[in-house]
Amino acid sequence: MAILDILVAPHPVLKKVAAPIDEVNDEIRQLMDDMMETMYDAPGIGLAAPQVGVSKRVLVMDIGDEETGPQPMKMANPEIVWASDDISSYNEGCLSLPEQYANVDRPSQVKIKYLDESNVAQELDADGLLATCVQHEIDHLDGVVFVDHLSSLKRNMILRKLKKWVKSNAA
Ligand code: K1U
Ligand code: ZN
Repeated sequence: MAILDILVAPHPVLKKVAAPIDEVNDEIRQLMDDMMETMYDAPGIGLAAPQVGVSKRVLVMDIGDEETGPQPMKMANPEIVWASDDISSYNEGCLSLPEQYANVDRPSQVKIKYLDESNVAQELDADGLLATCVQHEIDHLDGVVFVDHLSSLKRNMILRKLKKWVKSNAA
């Protein structure tokens, strides 16, 4: 396994719509494993392939905690097939926008269809943090980052702060 570099916004790959996977084969399984290791190392609770420079519809998540233990999830070609009218707000972060946070409103519950690591079609009913996280990761596959859900005033404020962060953290 390998720890991959995580792209920081703005980056053209983070703005692209990622390509669907034909089949979850050994190459995609390797990518999923490397992404999982990269996510745990960051640390984070989710990671989408475009964040590591790969414009493919692949994501990984683990919202497990000390009480539940690890809950790793690997998805290819995830699709939201149903979303609730009910909306929840969560103070989101993003590994591609380090140290930036904002409240984002999203449907509280979603149903997702996807291919698992064995190329088998699965469905997931998600609520709470899992629903927030999977929607955040699917956004990355569509070239959207959480600040795109905010007013232009809030978005520009965060992007200015991020620019300063990048400058002061340059190698
Ligand atoms: O996609 C990403 O950039 C990962 C992102 C996922 C996410 C966080 C919050 C709401 C929605 C989606 C992160 O993992 S940011 C880091 C983070 O939330 C975290 C890090 C360590 C422990 C617990 C959470
Ligand atoms: Zn993100």
